[in-house]
Amino acid sequence: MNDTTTCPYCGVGCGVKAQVQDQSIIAVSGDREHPANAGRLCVKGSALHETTSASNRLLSPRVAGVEVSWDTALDNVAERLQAIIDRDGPGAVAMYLSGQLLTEDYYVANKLMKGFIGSSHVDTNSRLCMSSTVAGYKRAFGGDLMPCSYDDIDHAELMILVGSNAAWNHPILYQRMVAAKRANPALRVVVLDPRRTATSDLADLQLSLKPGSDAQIFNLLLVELARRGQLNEAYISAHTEGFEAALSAAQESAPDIASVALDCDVSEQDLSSLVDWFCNTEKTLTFFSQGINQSSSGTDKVNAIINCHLATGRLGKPGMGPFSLTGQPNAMGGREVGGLANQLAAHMDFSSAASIERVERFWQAPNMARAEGYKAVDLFDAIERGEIKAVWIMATNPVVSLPDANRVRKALERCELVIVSECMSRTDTLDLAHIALPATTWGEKNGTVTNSERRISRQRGLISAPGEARHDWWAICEVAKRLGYTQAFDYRAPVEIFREHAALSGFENAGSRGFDISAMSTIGAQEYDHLKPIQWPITADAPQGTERLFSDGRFFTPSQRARFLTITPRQPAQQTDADYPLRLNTGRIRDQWHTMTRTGRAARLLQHRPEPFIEIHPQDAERFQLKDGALAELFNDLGHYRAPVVITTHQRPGELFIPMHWSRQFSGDAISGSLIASETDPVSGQPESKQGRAGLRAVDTRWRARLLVRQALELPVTYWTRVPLEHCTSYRLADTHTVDNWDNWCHRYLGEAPSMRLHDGHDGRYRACGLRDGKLNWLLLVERDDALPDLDWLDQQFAASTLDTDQRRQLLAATAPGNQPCGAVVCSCFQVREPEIRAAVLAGANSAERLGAQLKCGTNCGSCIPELKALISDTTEEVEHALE
Ligand SMILES: Nc1nc2c(c(=O)[nH]1)N[C@H]1C(S)=C(S)[C@@H](COP(=O)(O)OP(=O)(O)OC[C@H]3O[C@@H](n4cnc5c(=O)[nH]c(N)nc54)[C@H](O)[C@@H]3O)O[C@H]1N2
Ligand SMILES: Nc1nc2c(c(=O)[nH]1)N[C@H]1C(S)=C(S)[C@@H](COP(=O)(O)OP(=O)(O)OC[C@H]3O[C@@H](n4cnc5c(=O)[nH]c(N)nc54)[C@H](O)[C@@H]3O)O[C@H]1N2
Ligand code: SF4
Ligand SMILES: [Mo]
Repeated sequence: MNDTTTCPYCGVGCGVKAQVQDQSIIAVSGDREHPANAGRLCVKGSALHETTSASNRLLSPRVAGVEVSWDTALDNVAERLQAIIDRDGPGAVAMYLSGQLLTEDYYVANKLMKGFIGSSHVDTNSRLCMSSTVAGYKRAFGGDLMPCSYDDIDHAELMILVGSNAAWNHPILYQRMVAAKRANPALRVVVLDPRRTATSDLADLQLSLKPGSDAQIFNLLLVELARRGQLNEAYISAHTEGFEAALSAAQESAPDIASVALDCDVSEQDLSSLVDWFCNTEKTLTFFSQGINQSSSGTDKVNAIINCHLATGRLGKPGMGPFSLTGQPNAMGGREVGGLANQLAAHMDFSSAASIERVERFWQAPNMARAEGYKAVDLFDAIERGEIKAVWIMATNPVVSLPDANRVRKALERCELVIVSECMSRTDTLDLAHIALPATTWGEKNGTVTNSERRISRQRGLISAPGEARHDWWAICEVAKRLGYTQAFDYRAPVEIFREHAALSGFENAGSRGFDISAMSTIGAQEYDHLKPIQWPITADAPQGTERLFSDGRFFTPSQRARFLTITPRQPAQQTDADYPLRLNTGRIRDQWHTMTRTGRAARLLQHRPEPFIEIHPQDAERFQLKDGALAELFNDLGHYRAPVVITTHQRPGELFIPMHWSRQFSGDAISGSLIASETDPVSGQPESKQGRAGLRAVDTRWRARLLVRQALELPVTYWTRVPLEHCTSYRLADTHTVDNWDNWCHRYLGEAPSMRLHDGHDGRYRACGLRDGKLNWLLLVERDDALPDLDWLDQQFAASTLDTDQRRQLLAATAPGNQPCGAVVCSCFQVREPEIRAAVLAGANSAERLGAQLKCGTNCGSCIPELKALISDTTEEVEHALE
């Protein structure tokens, strides 16, 4: 069997080799043959096999919470959808999809909705992710076409990363950047991000700019190129249009370095360096991601970047171009099939009657949608209004990931029919489903995904589905058949869908659309099974794929010229004020994936950052009288968020950073989206998730505790967060009410009085445990100072079949071998913790290489190397301080 597949996490799209035994994946490694990663995997990829067990999976269909057969569930879906369509028209039905679906799933969903049900209200979480880029590329190039290749990294002489923390979010690509810099010391790297991040480690220059001010910087680059005579006049006149207008708009908002430095709150000197480097370096790659896209003026920012590349003719050649880093494994595939509400299919949209008619003919569609549907935020508004009566949500968790999350929850609570296709047994969104459909997931699914560099790779089904889980494409086709569209949805395997998708891409194309994989429209089942990763376009002229687009200077606009856009920078729509004075930035952490439904199951991945947090500058900590680790609450007119504070100079004063990952499954009140207003970019509809606003206050807690229990439970406390371990679940708890009698508390909330206790709670400490048949059942450690024993060791005590007297005493006295304050795990691969690393640094290991030689940290996936370096400089600084 072919045991190679593709990682289901980020858009780098690494090839994975899986080792399968007895229908389970027992180990994974990087596929050396895959061009995206050449054998490497980051920490999330390396932990894939730890997240694939059948536990916590949704194993059978449910209607109104009752397990039913697939037949019953599908009949139910089809009958209720049909009833709503008959009563309220097709526009009352919507689908909300995901860049984590395979292209084949996506294709049939889009076809069913837009061609057969006749509703264009199909949108996807890519709206929250890539839609500003899609819109920006379309405006400039006449198509959603990312011109570059990963190989360009090896040729570049300047790399600018804008609003991207690639070290954590595109780790394998980042390592390629690290390697390129090592190979070519002249290669310069600039990071534009209000925060210092792990990615800043590689930067020759970091511009910690004012949030939302990027467009001005790129406008300035355009102005300075012109002023210094560094424009590529020949390229501009031969291949573009609209330059003059773009330049004069740029001059208005970015007249000179001094004024832009002031507006963006960066030093003139740093800004001048960027300008000098940009003006003088032909081989420039500009990478951009969510710091650009997730903005109420994201599309303009994308075009401000592209303008600079057009003005210099820096695209279509090795080592240069405006490079969008896509987020999800198949964000690109979703864009190909037309999964967004303003797209139609195969890079055609609703703006031309000819396209609509063409797709209609190709699909032989009986109920073709003829106008754009609602984009994500508007779609959920329409659900709230009651205009949309039924929504089928697939492979996304909108109750957590959409802005104004509390409102999204209310909208779904009042929706007549919520269908959720999901692979896990509990998610915040699944909890609201009327009909739940169990989906297969990575390792089981079979099909294709497209990564950031337009490379199509296979995800292969290596193990069989647990329980009644079925493929998403199958469920969609079964519903389609029940709605009467048997012939159009009678696929037996993903390859048949893929062929049709490929055929549509070439249908009446004749060079008019950049997305063309028509050379694959007759691909055989075997060939598809063995498909090697390949970059589109894949046509009769380029059957081996295409590395770079626009090498010929020809674009897909009516004039075949690329368009400059006039950019007038705008402030974020969410404005801070006296009530909500802090700028709220949200984003990702290294070891978690989105709403943690999968990565939250691997204990190893929760040790790097086991809890939600609020990163805050020391000045603000002082202003709000917060100590490091203190519990605090963020609030605004939409909601609130509670988590411990992390004080860091990496943050700008007046600005906060919180992770996007925690949901109600993992913490009481830590959904970042509940604070983000649903302000969107007028062109792309992408929400402004990076520039929220909030007030902050300390939470006056009376006690904090660690509770380990066999079964997860619900506790009425001010703050809780959960870490699933191998043998138990660990909670961190804190509350604003004093507990008078802890024994009673245990009785009430843990169902029994303690079997043993050490401290009685009078001095603020209380340690007790419950035993059942000699086995540890729960353990409660209430501490004032929060120095808790090592979690691994505690977890092991739950595995023991009986605990002898000594062990019990150790447990409560916490004098066990593992009784050191936990310390964060820095290297997840080898479980190396901060205290060990600091100790080694003090003993002389003063480089990442030496630490690696001694402790192994950083020697597998390398994702922690920036943190190792930060610890080295931090520890050394502390020592120097102490010696002064
Ligand atoms: N570990 C991990 N990796 C992931 C994911 C994950 O969940 N976990 N998700 C994947 C997905 S879907 C995506 S979309 C990508 C996202 O990848 P990234 O875009 O790298 O991720 P974010 O952390 O959301 O945001 C990037 C940076 O934008 C910065 N930023 C905020 N505001 C501004 C601004 O105004 N200007 C500039 N220049 N920067 C700003 C933030 O401080 C942050 O460091 O990651 C992918 N990879
Ligand atoms: N505040 C804030 N909000 C954000 C962002 C941010 O930076 N800040 N980033 C935004 C971005 S870029 C993104 S991409 C989104 C991501 O947000 P979501 O898409 O909501 O996050 P996921 O946790 O990836 O949700 C995927 C769901 O699909 C399930 N699943 C996995 N595989 C399959 C499958 O094969 N079939 C089915 N049916 N289900 C499956 C998973 O268990 C999970 O529940 O969040 C957005 N929201
Ligand atoms: S870099 Fe992305 S695709 Fe590669 S292993 Fe890590 S998460 Fe998976
Ligand atoms: Mo994303």
